[in-house]
Amino acid sequence: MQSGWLQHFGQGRPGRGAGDGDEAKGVSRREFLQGSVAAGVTAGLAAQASAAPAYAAPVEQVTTPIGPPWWPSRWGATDEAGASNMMTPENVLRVLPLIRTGRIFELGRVYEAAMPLFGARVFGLRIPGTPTGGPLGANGMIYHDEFLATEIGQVGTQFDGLGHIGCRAGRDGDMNEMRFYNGFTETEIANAYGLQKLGIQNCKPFFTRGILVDVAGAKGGMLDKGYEVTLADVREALARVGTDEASIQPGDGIFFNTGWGSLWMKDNDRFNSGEPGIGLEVARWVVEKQAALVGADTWATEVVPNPDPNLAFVVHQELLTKNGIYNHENLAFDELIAAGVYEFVYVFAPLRIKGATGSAGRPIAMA
Ligand code: UVW
Repeated sequence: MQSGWLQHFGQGRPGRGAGDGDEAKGVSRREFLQGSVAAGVTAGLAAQASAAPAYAAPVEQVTTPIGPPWWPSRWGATDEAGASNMMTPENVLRVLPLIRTGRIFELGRVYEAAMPLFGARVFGLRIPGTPTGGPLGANGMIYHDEFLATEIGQVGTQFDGLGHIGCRAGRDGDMNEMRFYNGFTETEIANAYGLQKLGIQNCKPFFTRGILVDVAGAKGGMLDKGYEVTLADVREALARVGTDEASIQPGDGIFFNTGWGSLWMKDNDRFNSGEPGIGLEVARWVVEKQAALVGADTWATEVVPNPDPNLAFVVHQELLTKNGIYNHENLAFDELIAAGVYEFVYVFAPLRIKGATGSAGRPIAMA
């Protein structure tokens, strides 16, 4: 459970400890945002109103809490695939020579009920019947199925899709001004049976160069929660293992090791209580480098709590919402680090679950 920082944003976990009391106080995330992050937009709208043109400004001209409108995307106004568009045949051929030994490294965690979960998310696996069915035929065939109740794209090792994170860019509750990647609105996206736009099925399979930025290695151990990884830290970590920053190409994946993953299933409460990670400085560098995705050994990749107490998951917005850059969370880099591998081919094909916000799965590194 994410106790301290989550309470700050009114996203407690009713009845499960972390958020007890929040509901009673009537503090919701929406109200928090109304009161702080969105203040700039409200002020902007008010200023616009007082300038009093005789017509309503199109929403595209209004700034948002995260800057000017970010749409249409560089891949066109109808694009739903974002940076996975960089997964071209040319990109595959570019990165193929990185596979020199044929070694395969696991980057993902095992999915199990005891893993740390964000907020009120659940992971419940049941085998209906023991066995589920049979016997069939004279050969006595019996079988097992499983029934899984979970937020399938947002638990354990999770690949955030472009429909996962957006920004309330206008008045509270106005679904036409809740904006996602490429400017898609909540009105266009929302549906109880799956996202109508930006579902994870639109994401193309990844086969690209991965660069591991071992910040924990460079700093001599696990970073603490609330520690923002700076660009100077990134450069120090790259230099330590001989990776030339100038070698980073459009389409690469950039992965951050903070050491926080060592708490996985050892101290879930601490793991969930916050985390070290990148902030806007490094996120903007990632955008500048035109990376296709980022990833980390933490549940958000970004620093939590953000050193600016008014900001919540702003790196998610900078990357996913504004730039279509994917984010792979709760990865494990132990095998790579043990083998001294900091450059590899990252391979991951998100599950094509129509309308899902992200994907579980088994990412691998090849070297
Ligand atoms: C949220 O869902 C807020 O974060 P994450 O993508 O880290 O699970």
